[in-house]
Amino acid sequence: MTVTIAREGSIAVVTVDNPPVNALSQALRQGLLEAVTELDADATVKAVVLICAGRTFIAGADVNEFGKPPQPPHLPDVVAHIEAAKKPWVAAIHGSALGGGLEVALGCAYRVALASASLGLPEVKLGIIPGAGGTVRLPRLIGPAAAVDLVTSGSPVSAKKAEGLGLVDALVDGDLRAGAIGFANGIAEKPLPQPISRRAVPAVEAGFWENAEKAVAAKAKREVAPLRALASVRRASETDFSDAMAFERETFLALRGSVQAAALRHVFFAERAAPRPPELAGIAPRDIRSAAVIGGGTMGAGIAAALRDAGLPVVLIERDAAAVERGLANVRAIYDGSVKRGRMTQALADERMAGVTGGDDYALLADTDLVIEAVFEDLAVKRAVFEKLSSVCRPDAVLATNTSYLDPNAISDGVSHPERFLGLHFFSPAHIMKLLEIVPTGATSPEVLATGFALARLLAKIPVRAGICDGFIGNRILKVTRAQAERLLLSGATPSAVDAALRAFGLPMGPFEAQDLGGLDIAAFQRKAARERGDIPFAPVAERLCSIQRFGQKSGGGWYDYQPGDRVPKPSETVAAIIAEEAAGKRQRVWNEADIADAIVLPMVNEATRILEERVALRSADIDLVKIHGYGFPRWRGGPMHYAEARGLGDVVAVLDRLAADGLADPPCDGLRRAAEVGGFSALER
Ligand code: T1G
Repeated sequence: MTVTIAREGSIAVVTVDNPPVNALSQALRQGLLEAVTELDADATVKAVVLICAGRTFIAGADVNEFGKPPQPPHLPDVVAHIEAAKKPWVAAIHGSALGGGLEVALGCAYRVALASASLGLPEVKLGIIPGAGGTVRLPRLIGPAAAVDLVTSGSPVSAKKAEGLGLVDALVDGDLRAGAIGFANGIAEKPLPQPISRRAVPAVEAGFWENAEKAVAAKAKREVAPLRALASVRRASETDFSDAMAFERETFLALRGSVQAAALRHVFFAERAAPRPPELAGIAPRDIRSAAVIGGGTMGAGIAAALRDAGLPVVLIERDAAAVERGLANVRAIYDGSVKRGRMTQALADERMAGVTGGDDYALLADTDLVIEAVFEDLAVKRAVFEKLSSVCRPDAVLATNTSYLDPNAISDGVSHPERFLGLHFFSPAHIMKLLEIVPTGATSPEVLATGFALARLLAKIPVRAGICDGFIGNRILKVTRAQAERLLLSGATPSAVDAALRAFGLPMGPFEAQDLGGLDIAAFQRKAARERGDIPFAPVAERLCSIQRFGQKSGGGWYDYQPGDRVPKPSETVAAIIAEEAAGKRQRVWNEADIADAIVLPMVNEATRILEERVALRSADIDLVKIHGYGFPRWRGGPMHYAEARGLGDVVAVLDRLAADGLADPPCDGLRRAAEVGGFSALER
C-alpha cells in the first residue's frame, strides 16, 4: 500500500495505490492524514490532486476490517483533516468512488471524474450506514432528496448524473490525471470554497420526511439499515454538523456489529469468492467466442438473451421453421419488454436481436464454441439432441445441458468426447436470475468446468458448483420445503398462514403462492419422474389439487382461488376441504409465525447439511448463494446456513429434534449434529 506525492508545478498529486480496489485500510488512512499535514506545510503547493492507481478510485472502507475493533486514525477524522486543509484538494475519480471513498471525496474542495466513473454510498447493502460523514455532507452538497436516494438505496450513480446533482464539479475526457491537474490549476488561485460541513441544508417541503420514511420502509421490508440511514440524513438536515456527525457515527458503530451486517458481509465475500473456486485455481478455461442454444422456449430464449447481453453471437436451433420463428419471437419479446420498461434503447435491442440467428439445421453449429441444450425435460429427447451435436460439433466444443432434474451423466451417455460435457442450470428468467448451478459429470474435465465458471463471469452470474443428485442443490432443498409446507397443512396450519410466516421471515413469497405462480403441474411432473425412479415424494394435497386440474394462477385456482384477470390469492374452500380430509386423524396444533418459519427453514438447513456431507455442495456459503440468488432467501439473513450458524446450531438441532419427535420433520442429520458440536459447518467443508 502506498500514498505517494508527486509535483506538477505548484500542484501536488497524491496517488493512492492499495490493490485491488484502494480500500481504506488503517495504513491508507494514516497515509492520507500525513499527506495533508505535509502538503499544508509546503508553501509552494497551491492545490492538491487526489488520484488512485489501478482500476478504481477508493471503493470504501476495508470490509475485512469490519469484524475487528475500529483502529485510529478513524475515517471521519481523515476526512475532516482533508476538508480543513489550507490548500484545495481535488478528488480525481475513475472506476467507483464508493462508501468511504466518496466520503473522502466529499472532504475534498472539488471532485472531477471520468464520464465512465460511478459514485455511491452502498453501505446499506452491507447492513450499515455511511460512517464518515456521507449522510451529513451529502444533503449539504446535493440537497436532502437526492441524498436520501443515494444513501437509502445504496445504488451508485453515473458521473454524468453526479455532475447534474452537483456531486461532481466537472467531467474529464481522456487522461484523468492531466485533466485533474488542469482543473486544479484553474482553481488554485481562487479562494477556498466553503467547506461542505459549514453549508446549510436546503429546506424540504412539509411531509417530505414522512413520505420518505414510508417509501424507504416499503422497499427495505425487514432490512434495518435503510431506515437508519434515512434517520441520519434527516438528523443532518435538522441539526448542526457536529451533532449530526455524532449521530451518524453512533448509528454506524451500532449497525457495524449487527446480525444483519454480519450476514450481508458474509454474502458480500461469498459472492466475490464464488466465480473463482480454489479447486480451479490455475486451470485455464477454453475460449468462448460463439454460442448456440437448442430450444427456443422460455428457458432457451432467456439463455440466448443472457449470452447476447454478454456480447456473444448466438444461434438458436429449433426442430422446424415454425418453431424457429416462435423461438426468435420469444427472444424478441424479452428485448421488447426491456425497451418498454426503459431498461434498454430500441437501437440496443435491435443490435442484440441482430446477433441471434435462428435455424433448424444443426450443421450451423460446426464451428460453435459452446452449445447449451434447453429442450423439453425428457431424457430421450435430450439424448437425441446430443447425438446430433456429437456428430456436427468440433471435438473441443463445450456441450451443456440446462436440465434441472435429469441426471447429466445419463444425458451425456454416448456423447463423443464426454470430457467436454457439463450441466449449466439457469434459473427462470435466465437473462435476469443471477444464479447458475454448474454441474460436472464424472467425465467433465477440469478445463471444461473452469470454462463453465468463466462463462458465468462473462454473463455476470453467480456460479455455484453442484454435484449430481435429484434437484442438484437448489431444487433438492425446494422439494424438502414443499414437503414441509404440506406437513404443516396436515397439522393445523393453512396455506395463508404458512405463506404469511415465510413472508414475515423475509422471503418475497410463501411456498404456496410460489407454486401457484409457477404452476403445480411442473412439480407434479417431477414427482411422477421421482416415483418412476422408486422415490416416494410427499405431496398428498398437491396431488389431489392436480387431479382436479388446479394448477395455480394459470388455471384460475391452485392452493388459492383467483378471480379472472386478478392475481390476488383468495383462500379456497375447496382446498380447505381437501386439507381437512387429508388431515383426518392427524394431531392438530396451533401454529404461530415463528414456529411455522422454523418448521420450514430448519429442515432446509438439515437437507442442506446432507448436501454438504455428500459434497453435492463444497461450501456452506455456496448453498447460501443458491438460496439467495435462486430462491429468494433473504440476503440480510445471509442464507440458510449462515442464518443457522448465527442463530446457534445447538438451538437448530434442538428445534429439529422436537419437530421430529412430533413427526413434523426429519431428525437432524449426523452432519448437523457434528457441526453443532464444533460450532460451524466448516468441519464438513473438506
Ligand atoms: N474492502 C475490502 N475488499 C474489497 C472491498 C472493500 N470495500 N471491495 C472489494 N474488495 C475486494 C473483493 O473482495 C475482491 O477480492 C476484490 O476486491 C475485487 O472485488 C465508513 C464503512 C469496487 C465495484 O461496499 O462494490 O466504506 O475476491 O470482485 O467486480 O462509510 O468490489 O479478488 O480477493 O467486487 O471490479 C463501502 C464494495 C464499504 C464497495 C469492484 N464500499 N465493493 O467490483 O471487483 S463500507 C463498498 C464493490 C464503507 C464508510 C463505510 C466492488 C467494486 P478478491 P470485485 P469488481
